[in-house]
Amino acid sequence: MFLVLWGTAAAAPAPVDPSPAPSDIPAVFSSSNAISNCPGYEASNIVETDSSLTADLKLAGASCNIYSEDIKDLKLLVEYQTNERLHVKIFDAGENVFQVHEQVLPRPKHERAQSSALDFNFVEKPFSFSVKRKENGEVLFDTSADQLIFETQYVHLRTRLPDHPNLYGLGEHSDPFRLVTQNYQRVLWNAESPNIPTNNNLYGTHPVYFDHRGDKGTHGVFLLNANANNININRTDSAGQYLEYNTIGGVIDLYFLAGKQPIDVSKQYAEVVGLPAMYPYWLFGFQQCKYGYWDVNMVAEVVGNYSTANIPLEVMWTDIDYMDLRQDFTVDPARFPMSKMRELVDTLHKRDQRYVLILDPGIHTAPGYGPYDRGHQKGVFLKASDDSDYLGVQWAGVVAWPDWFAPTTQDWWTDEITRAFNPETGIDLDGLWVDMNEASNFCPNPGSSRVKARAAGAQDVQRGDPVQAKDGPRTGLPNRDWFNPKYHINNHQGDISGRTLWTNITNYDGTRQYDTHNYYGHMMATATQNSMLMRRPGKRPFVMTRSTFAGSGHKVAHWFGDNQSTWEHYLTSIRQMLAFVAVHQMPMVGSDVCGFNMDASENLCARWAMLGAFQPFYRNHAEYSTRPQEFYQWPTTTKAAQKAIDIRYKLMDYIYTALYYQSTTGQPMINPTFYLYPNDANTFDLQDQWFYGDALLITPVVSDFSDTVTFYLPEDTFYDYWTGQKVIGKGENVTISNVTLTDIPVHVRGGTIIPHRKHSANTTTLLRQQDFYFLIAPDADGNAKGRLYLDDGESIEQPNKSEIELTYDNGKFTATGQFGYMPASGESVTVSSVVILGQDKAVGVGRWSSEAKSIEVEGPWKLSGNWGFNL
Ligand SMILES: *[C@@H]1O[C@H](CO)[C@@H](O)[C@H](O)[C@H]1NC(C)=O
Ligand SMILES: *[C@@H]1O[C@H](CO)[C@@H](O)[C@H](O)[C@H]1NC(C)=O
Ligand SMILES: *[C@@H]1O[C@H](CO)[C@@H](O)[C@H](O)[C@H]1NC(C)=O
Ligand SMILES: *[C@@H]1O[C@H](CO)[C@@H](O)[C@H](O)[C@H]1NC(C)=O
Ligand SMILES: *[C@@H]1O[C@H](CO)[C@@H](O)[C@H](O)[C@H]1NC(C)=O
Ligand SMILES: *[C@@H]1O[C@H](CO)[C@@H](O)[C@H](O)[C@H]1NC(C)=O
Ligand SMILES: *[C@@H]1O[C@H](CO)[C@@H](O)[C@H](O)[C@H]1NC(C)=O
Ligand SMILES: CC(=O)N[C@H]1CO[C@H](CO)[C@@H](O)[C@@H]1O
Repeated sequence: MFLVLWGTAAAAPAPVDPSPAPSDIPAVFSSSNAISNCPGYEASNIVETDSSLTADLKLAGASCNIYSEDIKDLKLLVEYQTNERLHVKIFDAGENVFQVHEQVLPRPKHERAQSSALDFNFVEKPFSFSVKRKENGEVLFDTSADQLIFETQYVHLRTRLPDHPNLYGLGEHSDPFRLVTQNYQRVLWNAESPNIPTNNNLYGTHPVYFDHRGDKGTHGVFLLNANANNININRTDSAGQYLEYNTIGGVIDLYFLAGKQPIDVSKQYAEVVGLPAMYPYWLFGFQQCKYGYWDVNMVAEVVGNYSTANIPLEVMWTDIDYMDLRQDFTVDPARFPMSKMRELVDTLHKRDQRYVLILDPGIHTAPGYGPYDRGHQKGVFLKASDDSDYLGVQWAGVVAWPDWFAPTTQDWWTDEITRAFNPETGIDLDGLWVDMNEASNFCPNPGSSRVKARAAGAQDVQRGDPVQAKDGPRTGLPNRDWFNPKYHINNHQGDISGRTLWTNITNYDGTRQYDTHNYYGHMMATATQNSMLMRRPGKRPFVMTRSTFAGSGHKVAHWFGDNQSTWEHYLTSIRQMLAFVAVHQMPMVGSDVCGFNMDASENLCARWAMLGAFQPFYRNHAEYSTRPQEFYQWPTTTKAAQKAIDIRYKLMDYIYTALYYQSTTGQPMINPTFYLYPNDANTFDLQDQWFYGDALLITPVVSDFSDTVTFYLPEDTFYDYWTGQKVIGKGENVTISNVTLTDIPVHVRGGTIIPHRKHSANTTTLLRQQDFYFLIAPDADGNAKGRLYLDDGESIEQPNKSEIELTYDNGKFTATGQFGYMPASGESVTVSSVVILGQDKAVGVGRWSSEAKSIEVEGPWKLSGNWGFNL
């Protein structure tokens, strides 16, 4: 959440020690001539093996020092890591330049490739390289487009691209899913981003793009670099089409992922940044939050009102309202007294519901406030140059921020979480939400008088043993301009220190916020995940974070931040979901349903209730000054939500199965249309429709006062999900009218089998007691396939799981595979019936429906061993 305290970003005062003065900063795009006059590098001492290549790169002439000092000696390392992955790294020979911490992003294990799909070629002078797809000679990357520049505070690399490329990724942003390719800039610098328009840096950094070339293949390019980066994608008369990195630090550490299908690239990216986490089954339930629930009674009232309205509520949340003076790990004694909070959570748990609370990274420096005092004693906070705690301003007032690199921080954080959320004496919560962790600092610049005043009065105990390693391999060059590097990053919060931790702050290990800023939030989130795991060992933790970095999906979930209750942001949620799930490998994502800022309307909220039901993370959340927008607030929204949740819950095992396969193979649980139709050019820029799993095409109405939606149906067999009628896709747009406010068009892709629960329920616990039914949607050849994964829904280790393959081949249905899962008491693993769509007449053992053109075969069958039938 966010409160505007300091006016607009544009009005931010300049930092106190600007060197050089902002007016001396060269204009961003005025430098291209100068860059092409730079000498570049020359390769020598080339050593090749059958799976690697190394070389020295020496500056090939007089330094041009365009934005800082040229580094004269570089090294090149090329590794064919797997058949589909090529690693190309260019770094300083001294290895002093900052490199992303292994603890933050462990480098992928690899063996030597036997027969690589990619080919690396290079030119010695001036040094440039290219990457080709062997099979068809397609040039995927070619850096001869411009000189390589490698300076202490500026690194520049440009690749040529074919005209009108289809590029995706480079999040977090709210721009088109298929990126704009002319005069387009993506800024990678995590920042609090309330009400921001498109074309700005947002909360997360994911320097990976997928380049889709239709039947010539799809590949991915990941730049493992955490520094602030302006990535320009442009097409000019003189330079043609290109993409260029302009980063103010770090090394060039590229992973090329060969694909060749889009889904293959997703899987290969997961091998680099880590497979996404598996979450508890209940997390797919519907969730409610609002900033501004005044007291614990109001929270309880919302829970009660959901029950009364017959809208299933699985998870209740509370925003910072619960805290005493907005301090982490406290409760407001008057409005959220501990005894009442314990009663609330106890009641929720008895009803099989869950509870999640928010935490912020800024720790109030108030005297006598335990979490601060204990943290200070243990030396967990970031330090100012005099070794006192570095201070800023956040919700609670003057705060210090944890240094996630300090060796004591994780234990302190776990201890605070364990104390406050102790099941016996505290709030027995089920998940944590970490916010403001870019990190957001309400103190706009390094000169704030309020901070100075507090700093002067602070009773700072000296940290026992500071021992900050001042330099070392890969920890970053000393003596850089920490605030205003000459190459200007277009951060919408102003300078790189604008409203965040100052970039000159040193972490415990000697690295600087200048280099590590983009993973501050990631580190907070993963530390919280570790703590939650300690608190409930053996159970899958749930932590949701606002700020993310490449690889965050390996442990934590994300919501898209502080959006608005507008149709524009209703649509934004779709393209952000596509990028996060299918490109960035963070599957458990969603936006604030019905919108965070501004008043939602009944119509918008009804449509959004249905839209959100087909996105992974499903939570209604609003800002405190907005009108209440719980689904029960309006009759139409109530009806829409009941219907949406009914279907979402019946499909829960289907989507849980899809998450399981994403968490074990990287195969995305949400598919952009082109992932399933990679050769159909009409699908490449679709961003208002998507596949939930790989079988259900969702096409919501996209504007107010409309009951019509036009969407694209690829050449394939589909079925209307609601009526069962066959719809032949012709590779054309289709318009559906008369879509009421409680409808959302859904089509089943032919060739799929979808496991369902026969009936929905008001909690996921009761849902698991319902029998199954399977829906078969044959393709044009009369075949279909599906999967079902079953486990206990929350344990990390699942010795007894089921992985069932469902196959339909012209009248013959089989369920085969592993059937280890043994249902807990009350749970059902019975399939009561199987429905086959697209049947023009009655045949065999089933009951034919002339209306739906389907045959229903009655069971029951137990999911405890292979079974099947012939029609
Ligand atoms: C794209 O190129 C044009 C023409 O050179 C230039 O004016 C513009 O600033 C460039 N945009 C980006 C994002 O690089
Ligand atoms: C709960 O429902 C009652 C009755 O409709 C209503 O008066 C009250 O405002 C609702 N409370 C909340 C917190 O939504
Ligand atoms: C769900 O419905 C059951 C009855 O089927 C009821 O006992 C239970 O209290 C309901 N739970 C919630 C959370 O509304
Ligand atoms: C960071 O810069 C500020 C402003 O110039 C200065 O007061 C402070 O001492 C510096 N901190 C560190 C850790 O270098
Ligand atoms: C479908 O409609 C959209 C929006 O009206 C249009 O941009 C697109 O070209 C159409 N696609 C086809 C295949 O006709
Ligand atoms: C619109 O839908 C309603 C309710 O499903 C139905 O009664 C009506 O005939 C439909 N109108 C049109 C024009 O299809
Ligand atoms: C797994 O199944 C075996 C028997 O097949 C049983 O002995 C064991 O207790 C089960 N483990 C769990 C965790 O349910
Ligand atoms: C205006 C605004 O707050 N935008 C946010 C809301 O919409 C998207 C997606 O939900 C967010 O990423 C934006 O930052």
